[in-house]
Amino acid sequence: KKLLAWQKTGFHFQPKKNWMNDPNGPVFYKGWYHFFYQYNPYGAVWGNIAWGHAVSRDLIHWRHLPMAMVPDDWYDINGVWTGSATILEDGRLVMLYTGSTNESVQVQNLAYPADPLDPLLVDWVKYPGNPVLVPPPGIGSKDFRDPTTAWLTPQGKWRFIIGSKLNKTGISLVYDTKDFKTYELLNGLLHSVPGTGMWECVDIFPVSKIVENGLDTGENGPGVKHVVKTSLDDDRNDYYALGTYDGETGKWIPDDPINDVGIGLRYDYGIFYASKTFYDQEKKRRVLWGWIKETDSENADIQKGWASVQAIPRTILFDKKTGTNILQWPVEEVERLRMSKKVFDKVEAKPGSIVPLHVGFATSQLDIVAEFEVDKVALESINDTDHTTYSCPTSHGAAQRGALGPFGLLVHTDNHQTEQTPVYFYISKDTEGNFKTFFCADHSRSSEAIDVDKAIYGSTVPVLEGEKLSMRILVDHSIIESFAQGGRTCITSRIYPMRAVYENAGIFLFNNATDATITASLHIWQMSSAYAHS
Ligand code: DQQ
Repeated sequence: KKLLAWQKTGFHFQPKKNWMNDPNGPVFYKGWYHFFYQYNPYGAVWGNIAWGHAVSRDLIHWRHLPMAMVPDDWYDINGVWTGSATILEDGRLVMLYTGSTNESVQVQNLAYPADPLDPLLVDWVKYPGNPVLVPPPGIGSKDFRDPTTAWLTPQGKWRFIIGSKLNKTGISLVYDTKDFKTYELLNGLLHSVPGTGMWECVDIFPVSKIVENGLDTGENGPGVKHVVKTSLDDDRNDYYALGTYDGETGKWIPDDPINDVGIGLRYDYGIFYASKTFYDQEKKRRVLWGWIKETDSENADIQKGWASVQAIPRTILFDKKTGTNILQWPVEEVERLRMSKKVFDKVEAKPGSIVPLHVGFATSQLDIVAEFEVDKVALESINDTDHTTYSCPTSHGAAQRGALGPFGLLVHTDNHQTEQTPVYFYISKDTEGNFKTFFCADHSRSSEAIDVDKAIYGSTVPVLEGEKLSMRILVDHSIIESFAQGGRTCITSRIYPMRAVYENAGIFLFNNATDATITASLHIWQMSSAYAHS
């Protein structure tokens, strides 16, 4: 019981109990951030999907409100599924969402606030003319879902996209509307990728190559790139690519047609799905929400009475330095939860060593910022180190030793390291002297329990000339969100330790490289809880 209670989060969003999945309709309205989510009011497993609702002033402290919409009409009786908010030119709000009908056909429905003057948007009205969109000819009745936020085209129409598939090709359809009641399907697709299967929760948004702030969904022009994202039902991960969106043709062309045609980059190399961005007009930023599921057994979820959390909302920017990826970073407001701080300056870890980091406070809620320097002599003198073969998921995790890695931190680790969750870098080098850096999280020893996921996650992370290696880790009980190089590569983990909890959990610096000495400097804050009021 105590173990199950420990898993509940201190500052990540979750309902008081029961099942949650996708983020829905995030929006800033009359001074409040609104967050809706796929919710089962009757249990800790998926089903009976309604829209949960919460509001916040700062994206961190949430107040739970009554459910916004429940499945109570023929056109959504099998579920009020995922949807998005659009703010109209006069400031009014509309919501488009997918309904699963009495015959389990996926249709799109329109809803709006009963009282637009209510900043809390407590009551919602479903448009009496629903459904407003049914699957077009040629599209399967169960392959038509998750409308995005709409944006105004230069022709003065609202445009949005919906995910689908044709045979095994994942596609996104494009629709125009003037009034959100009648719609026109555009010829041609925004994008499609053979072999990817059903595209869920598609997203499209602009990022700036010039300015440091986010862009509203309709913005375009020479200094703008467009991110297209899809959640692949077949492998349960969120993929994106950067490209150029042509407002005239409604088509998006990937920057890198060879690698990006498959939408090759992942928002997160751990557990992160069905994500959705919104433009925060208050702080002029683009913010990403993502669903973090459980990786324990369904039985355990039923026992604890809840399942899933949401990632801390992330600010998204184009990475001007690399030009090839976005940067994701926890919204700045999370830093207000920082309490006591412990600084470690230039701690040395010799090859094959573990150094305990005594912080003097509880370690189940932390914000860690760490920088690593790798011994220059080793970096220069080492030759070819499994440059072509290494990858985090196929490696033996933190136990696999190379000349220049792995090194990093062990979180939620007991004194004997029986249970440990390493988050680390691994550097490889080819015969020409080119380096490739990997960022990984190893769950193989995170829990002694047998019915939890123990995979090793991670990927490469771009590191430019002269840059130090850096990571940020948000630790919140059973959730760990890890960001490398300012958010170029991210890994979200769920862990279910049985020993390394409460006062038995600590943090360690480790260096399992065979040749390089590592010097680490860290700032570690204890994080306060973000109480949800009701
Ligand atoms: N979840 C919703 C769907 C969506 C899926 C149903 C993605 O609308 O495609 O709960 O997790």
